[in-house]
Amino acid sequence: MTDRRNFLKASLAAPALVAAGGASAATNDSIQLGTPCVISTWAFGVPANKGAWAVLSKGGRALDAVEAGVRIPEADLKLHTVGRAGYPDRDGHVTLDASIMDEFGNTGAVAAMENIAHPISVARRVMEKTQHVLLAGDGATQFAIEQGFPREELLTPESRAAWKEWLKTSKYKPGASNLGTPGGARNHDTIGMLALDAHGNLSGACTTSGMAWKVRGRVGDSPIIGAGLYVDNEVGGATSTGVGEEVIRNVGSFLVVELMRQGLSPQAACKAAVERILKRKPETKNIQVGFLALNKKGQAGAWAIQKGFSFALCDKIKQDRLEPGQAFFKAT
Ligand code: SD4
Repeated sequence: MTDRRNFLKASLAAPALVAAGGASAATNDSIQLGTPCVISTWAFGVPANKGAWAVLSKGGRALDAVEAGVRIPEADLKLHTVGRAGYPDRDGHVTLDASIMDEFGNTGAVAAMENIAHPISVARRVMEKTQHVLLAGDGATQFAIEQGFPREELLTPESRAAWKEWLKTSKYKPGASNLGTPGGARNHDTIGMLALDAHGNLSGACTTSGMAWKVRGRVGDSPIIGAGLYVDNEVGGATSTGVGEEVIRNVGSFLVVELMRQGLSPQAACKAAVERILKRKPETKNIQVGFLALNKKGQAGAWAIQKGFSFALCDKIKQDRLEPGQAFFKAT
């Protein structure tokens, strides 16, 4: 135990530590946005936010906004980490995870779903048309088809070629720098989105093809409510990106929301959740996990294990803002 503690102390003091101002600083500088607003993970969040903004700017509901927003990266054939064209599992199957949560605490999700290009919209149907919260595997695909979603081949020639290249080594190693795949392709990056509408209501969505080259049947944090996404309309919402196993172990997004309930700013809450992951398992300093949060006042914040995480913000003043996420380490 002592060793573990010492290791953590050493890890957090390592030269790679890049948190601006050190461990206690920079915890209250969440970004104030106007209402309505929408935020999302990574640079592909910029076009996604614009899709959400088309709904929010007309007085639409946050739930409709987040669904419309994340459908944009889900449809993007150049993106290999979300929706159609996502990198497959180790056996060549594209399996998608998604979840959605509204201002009433209703939620729906799909996990390891194949052959349907817009998992977020299926997740919404699970929420609205069934008495369940999560459908998985073949059952999720069957439900989607019953609901009128087209069955599609999601593995594109480009993703297939990347998988064939990966098969030459078959090494599964989610790197700290996110550049763990042959040819430098990113092997993970989820879109998580949180919106606050003109009525002051919050909703969130999270969608991904999960970790590239994963074991068949693997489910990440994105469809697990409380892990990859959580929204409490009294407090705020949170979502995550990165190696989902570590987010699930710590029920990350729920933790961020509960910390905001206790009075922490969105950024401080995200930082504390990342610290929790590092404290419980110091080796996580070698992987990436990032949290993003938005509170009821329209304040946004983020924190990640590794530098390199970014998040997109959008409100009436500016619709294409991209901010670097603060982090504890610089990937080497
Ligand atoms: C997962 N959290 O399936 C997702 C992958 C991801 O950035 O976000 N990557 O574990």
